[in-house]
Amino acid sequence: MAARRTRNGHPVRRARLHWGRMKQLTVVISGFDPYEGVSVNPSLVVPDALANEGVGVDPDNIEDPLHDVAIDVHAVHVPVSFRNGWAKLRDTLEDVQPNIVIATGLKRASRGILLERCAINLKDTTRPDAENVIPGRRVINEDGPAAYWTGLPLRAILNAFAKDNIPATLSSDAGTYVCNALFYQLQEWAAQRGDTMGGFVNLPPVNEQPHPQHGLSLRQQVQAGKDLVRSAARYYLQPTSKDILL
Ligand code: PCA
Repeated sequence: MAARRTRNGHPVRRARLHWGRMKQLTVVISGFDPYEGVSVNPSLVVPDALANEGVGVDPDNIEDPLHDVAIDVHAVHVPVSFRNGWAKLRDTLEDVQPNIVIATGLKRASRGILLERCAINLKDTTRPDAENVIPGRRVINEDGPAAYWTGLPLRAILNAFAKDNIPATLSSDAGTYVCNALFYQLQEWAAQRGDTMGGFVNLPPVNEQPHPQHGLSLRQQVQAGKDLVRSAARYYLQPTSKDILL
């Protein structure tokens, strides 16, 4: 590996040779178990790919605030269950103590990535969950606020997606089923801690053929996952209002 040189010609060692001095960020990215008979659920595959491959930070790009940051990604799969989905994610969060949590779900009717703006304090469904529970129409927490905003820098994420040609839209809510309930409880947990950033993103179905209406290839979805984590990590380290867009 060739050493880079500064303007005055001195070689600079790669950031990864300075592990002791590197900043560390820990990220949890969650996905749901197979859902509605979908065989390749991107919300399982994308978190696993990120945990295995990392998120692609270039240690030589000193313009990037992440160049000297080691990002440790943990993937967790949770059941499509009002009770056990959040319980499993919460146990992982208590264990790993992450800085950033990105929960993902699958929206079958979507063309691109849906960046969820807020989690609402409502379950409203007649569809049973994986444990055959039908919650009816109820608040998630009687003492909680009506909604929580996402903690993710949606504007920065949209800009990163645009550079990589990844179709995405902002979405006002993640529905009133398990995805939204998990998102709400995550934001409640993050609000209580104060130093953890949380958010939720719905992924479209996997469609390897270019399609004008439905789905994105797995490669694009994994790229989107990396953009998401990198944008969230930069914002976590250097919060600026230009990165937020709700
Ligand atoms: N989507 C469902 C739950 C699991 C998933 O991936 C939802 O929209 O609530």
